[in-house]
Amino acid sequence: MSDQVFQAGKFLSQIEHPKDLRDKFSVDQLPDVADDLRDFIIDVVSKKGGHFGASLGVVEMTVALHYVFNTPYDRIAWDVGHQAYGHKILTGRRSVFHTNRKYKGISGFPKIKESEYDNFGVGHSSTSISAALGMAVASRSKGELDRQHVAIIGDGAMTAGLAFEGLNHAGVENTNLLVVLNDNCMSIDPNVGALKEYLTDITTSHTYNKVKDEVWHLLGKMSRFGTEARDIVAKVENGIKAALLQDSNLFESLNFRYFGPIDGHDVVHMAKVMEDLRKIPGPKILHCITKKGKGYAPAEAGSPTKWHAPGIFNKDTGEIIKVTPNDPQPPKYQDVFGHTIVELAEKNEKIVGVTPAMPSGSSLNIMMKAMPDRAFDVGIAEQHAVTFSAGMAYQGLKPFCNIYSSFMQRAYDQVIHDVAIQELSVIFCLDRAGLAGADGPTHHGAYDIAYMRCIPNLIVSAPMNEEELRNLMYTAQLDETKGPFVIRYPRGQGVMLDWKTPFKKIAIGTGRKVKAGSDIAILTIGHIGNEALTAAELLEKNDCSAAVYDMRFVKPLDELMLHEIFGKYDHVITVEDGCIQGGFGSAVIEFMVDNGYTSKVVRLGIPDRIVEHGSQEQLYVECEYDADSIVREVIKMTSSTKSAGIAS
Ligand SMILES: Cc1ncc(C[n+]2csc(CCOP(=O)(O)OP(=O)(O)O)c2C)c(N)n1
Repeated sequence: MSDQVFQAGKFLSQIEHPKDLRDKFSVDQLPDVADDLRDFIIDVVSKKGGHFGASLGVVEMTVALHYVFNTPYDRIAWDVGHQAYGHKILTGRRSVFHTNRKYKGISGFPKIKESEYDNFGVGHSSTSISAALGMAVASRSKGELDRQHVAIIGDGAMTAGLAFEGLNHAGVENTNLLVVLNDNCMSIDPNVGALKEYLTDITTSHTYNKVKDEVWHLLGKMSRFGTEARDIVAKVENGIKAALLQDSNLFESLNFRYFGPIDGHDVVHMAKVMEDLRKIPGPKILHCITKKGKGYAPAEAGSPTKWHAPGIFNKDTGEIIKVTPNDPQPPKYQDVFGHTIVELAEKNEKIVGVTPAMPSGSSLNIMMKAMPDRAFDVGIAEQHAVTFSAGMAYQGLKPFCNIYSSFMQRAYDQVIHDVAIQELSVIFCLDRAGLAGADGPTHHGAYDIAYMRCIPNLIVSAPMNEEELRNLMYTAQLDETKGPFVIRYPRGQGVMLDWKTPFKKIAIGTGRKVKAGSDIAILTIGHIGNEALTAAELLEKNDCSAAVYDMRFVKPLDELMLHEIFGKYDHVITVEDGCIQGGFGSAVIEFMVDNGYTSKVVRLGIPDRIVEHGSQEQLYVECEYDADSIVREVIKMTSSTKSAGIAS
């Protein structure tokens, strides 16, 4: 990690903790603080990478929140958390902010263990309202009636069912809860759905806004005359809102007091409004209009999706610096998915594509562009994505429902209840399966093999390369293939340059021997098999002959192949980019025991602990299933048994 020093500006350099912000600066100085904070984020992220546009969009909101609320006594729950860089910098982590998302550095998301100011760990979206409400109810029950609780949630995250579950409950709990709606019209890709249109409606209704401003003004004046006067004004305000804007009751009908929309980049105004809201008891929502990438011209002018997490860039020119190797590179698995689904859909009119808010991340955007009527971005709504796919499958369509492995955790019941029990032919493509890298534990796709393979009727598979991904996708959409079909693949590139090979059906539940060997068998599932292959090739030079099997299916397992393997080898290693507990290796051991074999088996994979962030390569090494670790394990296994006189 470089020791590069990042210099904070005149105002920011005086702030180690929010108390400094509150003690040293007047409201009128907040714009200067915000400017410094923005510059600091731009400086560090341009050189170190990370999420970008979202944090720039909430600079003013962050400053106002820490200025008005007595953090950390007052509680702040950020939603998703990729926008909390300013919060980290203002809360004691400025000097280590350059280690953000790096191996052993600070996390890219709020995390309880990292700071007392991070009141709730995040990474997945739409948890903030429920979490803040839980804290608020707990405070109330402890008699801490002065403690405030704030949830900051984006318009994208607001589309999830969980957010509405939180709102629905919060509306009947009289707690000190403020929901700040950070509305920038963007998820990672443009936000979608009717709620987005509703929010735009409120924002653009001029009559409503004019009257609302006047009422707000009056409210401010009347509040000086006590709560009764304020209540009267509030009632009048609600009545006006309801009359002027037919739909204005969405939040109010859930018993929230709705305020806004206000300019989320006017830090002084925001601080004043928040100060007012702090004094109003009960659930409140403050609707703030912001812009992703605010204050950095190239990001404001360019695509917010591109500037979501642009990587390293030249902050003076806005040029994104891509280190492109000279040699041609294999494609990313997600792109193989994106191109292949279009290719298949051109031949099979039953195919449709579904993504919950990840068109770019999953590359379903390729299909959305080519076949807009057959590809659906349903918003951040994994549960809905699965059940919606189930409905389409019932009607005879072949949905490819593409969900990141870790986000699929949200929709587990839907997979069982709506798809597996009913034996519906939904094809689940689980992207980012395995260790996901710098996003860390919230995003590692660690558990899907274990949580999918226990469900009856599911086929669970993983390709070792691009060609296998294509062929699994091809096999899954054939009419003769019945029932739900899971295909998991990792973040990043595959291994084949010429990947657009003709489609071939893969017999369900069959593996393949990738390399012959006599001393030991290495059984693998998915892309990580390439590490095993590299290991076997290295071992060959050391006079150790390791066979490598790409099992392709976790369920059903290739039993014929396993009988052959356990009949032949006393030493077996399983390798998977997934949790060891209950995963692929466990499935192999279950087979072994059930069939009376007694080989020595070592399972390599993600250990039974939370693995933090770092590059995928660093994490494979840490978890000891990179090629070198596999070599070491093979040597340990074969040499120890040889010396113990039980040679294979
Ligand atoms: C459950 C879940 N699904 C998908 C994602 C991926 N994701 C991360 S940020 C994001 C967009 C969030 O949009 P919004 O809430 O509006 O926040 P903004 O980026 O605008 O700050 C998405 C879809 C996630 N983090 N969690």
